[in-house]
Amino acid sequence: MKRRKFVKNVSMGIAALELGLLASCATDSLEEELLDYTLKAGKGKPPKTNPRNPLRIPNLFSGGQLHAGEYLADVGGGQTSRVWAFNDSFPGPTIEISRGEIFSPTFQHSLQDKSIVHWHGMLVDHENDGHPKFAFDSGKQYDYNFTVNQRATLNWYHPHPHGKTGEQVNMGLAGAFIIRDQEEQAKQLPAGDYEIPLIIRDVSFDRQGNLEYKPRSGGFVGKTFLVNGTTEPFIEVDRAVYRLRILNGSNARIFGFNLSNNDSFRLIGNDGGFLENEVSIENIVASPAERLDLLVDFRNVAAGESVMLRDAFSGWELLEFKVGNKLITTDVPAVSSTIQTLGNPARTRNFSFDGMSKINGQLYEMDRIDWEVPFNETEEWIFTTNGNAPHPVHIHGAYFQVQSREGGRNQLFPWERGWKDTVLLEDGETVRVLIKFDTPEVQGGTYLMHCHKLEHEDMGMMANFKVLNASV
Ligand SMILES: [Cu+2]
Repeated sequence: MKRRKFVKNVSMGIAALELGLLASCATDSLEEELLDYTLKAGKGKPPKTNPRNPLRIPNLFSGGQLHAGEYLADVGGGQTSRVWAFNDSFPGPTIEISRGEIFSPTFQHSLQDKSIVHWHGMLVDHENDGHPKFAFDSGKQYDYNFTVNQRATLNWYHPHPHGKTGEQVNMGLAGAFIIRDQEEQAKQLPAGDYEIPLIIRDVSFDRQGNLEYKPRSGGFVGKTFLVNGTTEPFIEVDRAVYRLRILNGSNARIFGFNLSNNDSFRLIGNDGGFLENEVSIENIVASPAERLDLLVDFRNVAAGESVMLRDAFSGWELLEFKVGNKLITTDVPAVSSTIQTLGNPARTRNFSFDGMSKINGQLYEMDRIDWEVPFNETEEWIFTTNGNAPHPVHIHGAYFQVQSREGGRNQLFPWERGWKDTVLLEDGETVRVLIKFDTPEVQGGTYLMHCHKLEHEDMGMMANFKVLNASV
């Protein structure tokens, strides 16, 4: 560790000291990165002592109506908060669907502003993608209908009306969208109670305990956090292997996940499903909208002990796993998959994420198409920024493969392998990805590229592009 940074750390209290401990077993560059974020984010508040609150697991969506409106949510510890919720569920009900099935909900809302739902990570035709031009007023409805035809993964859903996405997501409108397939089934991964969806986000409450959205141009900064809509949560677990399906559901906050017992995660997948090979890793960084598929092993934890899922940047202890007596020795064999590698791009496009509101010098305009992409051709897209990062860059309509990061952190991380739909761009960085729009349904559609720091997106850091029809 560099002396200069260590000296800074000493004044930062317990969270930073813990981080120093953590950093001793991390790689040099990741250590530097974690420290940088900690210095930026400031000291986290000290962890609360018992009692913590039971973690909420949202019910499954049963199909039919999906309604967004105001709701009084029990966020734990006897606190009731006014939030906005899908179907009176905070977070929204979990959509679970198998590859090949049709998904056809009707969306309605009773919000003051227009709304429309985007299924983040779903490869669907343009009318089902929740483009902001389809946003509509309360009292009307929008019928979705598409067939799920992509790999098993954790996606999510949230509103996407231009200028209001940050508020609507922050007030609670988000939920998990889990795709199952035969490849996943064959792996016999931990399931049922042993598979835990975790939507982790920061949040602020007003004096009455209601959710409070105060946007800042640099991105919303919540004073505390929620996991599945629960403050200071715990969950009772067996001495067994668990599968954690994590979504960073924050508007702007970046998390640096680790475990309090210094155990490694088995990172088996991310935005677009399983990695080619799993990776054993102690520290993982996730920016808004990024997903992680992790295995954690509590078999060697003593009964009665607790393990904390922590955020190294804020010092928050996000979730307490209370480990019980029951031992389930079943092992989970190494997880691997097949990733078809993209190569030989037909052309290169450059995108500069400028300030807090522009891409290539332009604010978003609903009806302007900024570029056209031929169907089924691999392209190289290069992202740079001239300040005001971090910018988590998100693309609709296709997944991409991250090729390189130059400048800034100057490396790719294990959680950026495989298929991604969101990649973190920091100041001074040039990130190169390969992308191919090859899902038949996306032909002829208008899709979005935008910063997933929702305040940047709402201010205009977003662009339309059109996928052309296959040439006949
Ligand atoms: Cu941004």
